[in-house]
Parts: sequence; structure tokens; C-alpha cells
Amino acid sequence: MGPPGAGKTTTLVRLAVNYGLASRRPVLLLSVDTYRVGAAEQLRSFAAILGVGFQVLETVAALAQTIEENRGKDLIFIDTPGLAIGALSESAGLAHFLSTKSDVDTQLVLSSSMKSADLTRVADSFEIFRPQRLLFTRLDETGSFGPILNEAVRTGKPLSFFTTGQRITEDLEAASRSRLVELILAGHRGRA
Ligand SMILES: Nc1nc2c(ncn2[C@@H]2O[C@H](COP(=O)(O)OP(=O)(O)O)[C@@H](O)[C@H]2O)c(=O)[nH]1
Ligand SMILES: [Mg+2]
Repeated sequence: MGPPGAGKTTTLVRLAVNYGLASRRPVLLLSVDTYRVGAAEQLRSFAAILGVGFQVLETVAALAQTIEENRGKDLIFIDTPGLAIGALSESAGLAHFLSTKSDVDTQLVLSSSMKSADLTRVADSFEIFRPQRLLFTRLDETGSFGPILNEAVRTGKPLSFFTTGQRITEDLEAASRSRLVELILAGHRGRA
């Protein structure tokens, strides 16, 4: 989950490549991104390039059914619409589904280049989806990493991954305490 442009779709592709294809685990990509014209097409072309299954789901019921039908797949990645925080109430059905389905690992994707106050506002708004973990993108675009720590502490949610650029295979790393401390202490130099 996350606001438009946060990096959800590209991060999902990176996860599918690094944790699915790299270890030859069967992968399925799903999109409930029916909001933005062309948004599902971006993922459809990635799926075609990767040679993995892809489906666009237009309703929560169809999403639930597709997950059920694909129980045998190791990894099912679900891309969601880039929701503006003013329009989150329109996704009450999806929010209910995700917040009650404990075997779906819902991650809130946030850009680390956002101001602290805005991160807080976005994270609080997306709480209707009950995200289990926070995933920070665009670490290459900022030199201040304190807000990432603040948000993790404030929400009490673990950090999952960091993305550090636009390259699909290279610019993804599992988040860790030591890496975050290193980034905060070293600022720009930490990335070098
Ligand atoms: N510089 C940089 N760009 C990124 C990063 N992650 C994603 N992007 C870019 O941000 C843009 C929007 O990403 P997208 O995944 O479509 O966002 P979505 O709307 O949340 O699905 C794309 O051009 C991505 O290549 C990152 O870590 N660093
Ligand atoms: Mg997207």
C-alpha cells in the first residue's frame, strides 16, 4: 500500500525478481490497480518480461478468489492502487480484506524523501489497511534518514526493505537496524 509514486509497483517487481525468480520459486503477480489508466499495464509488461503469471482484479471478491485458487504458488505479489490520502475511504472494502487476512503481509511503501510531518500524516491515514511493516524507497534521494527511524519507532512497525535507486536487481536491500544506524550517522557518506 502507499501513496501514488511511492515506488510500490517497481518494488514489487524487485521483490519478485530477488525473492522469487532468483530462487526459482513459482511467482504470481496480481494487480488491483484499476485506478490509474495504464497502471496495471506497467506490471503486465514486467510480468511478460519475467515470464510469470499476471492478473488484474477489479474487485475485492475477485482478489480473494484468485488468492484462494493459487494457494500452491510460493509467492503471490499484490500491487495496489496509488491511493491519495483524501480518497482512502473509497477503499474500505480492500482495507477490510487486507486488515483481516493475516496471511497477507501488507507493507506500507513510503518515500524517504518526504518530510517527517508528511510521513506521519500518510502513515496514520494508511492505518485503515493495518500494514504490518514499513518499506522505505528513494534512499538515494535524501541525506536525512532520521525520519525513517522516527516513523518506525512512532508506529512500532518493523522495517522491511529499503530501495536505493531505479535499478531492478541492485537497488533493493533488506532493512536492518545496523544499516539504518549507519545511514543516520553517516548521512550522504553512508551511501557511498
Ligand atoms: N530514485 C529512485 N526512484 C525510485 C525508487 N523506487 C522507485 N523509483 C521510481 O519512482 C517512480 C514511481 O515508481 P512506481 O513503482 O511506479 O510507484 P507507484 O505509483 O507507487 O507504483 C518510477 O519511475 C520508479 O523507477 C528509488 O528507490 N529511487
Ligand atoms: Mg503503481
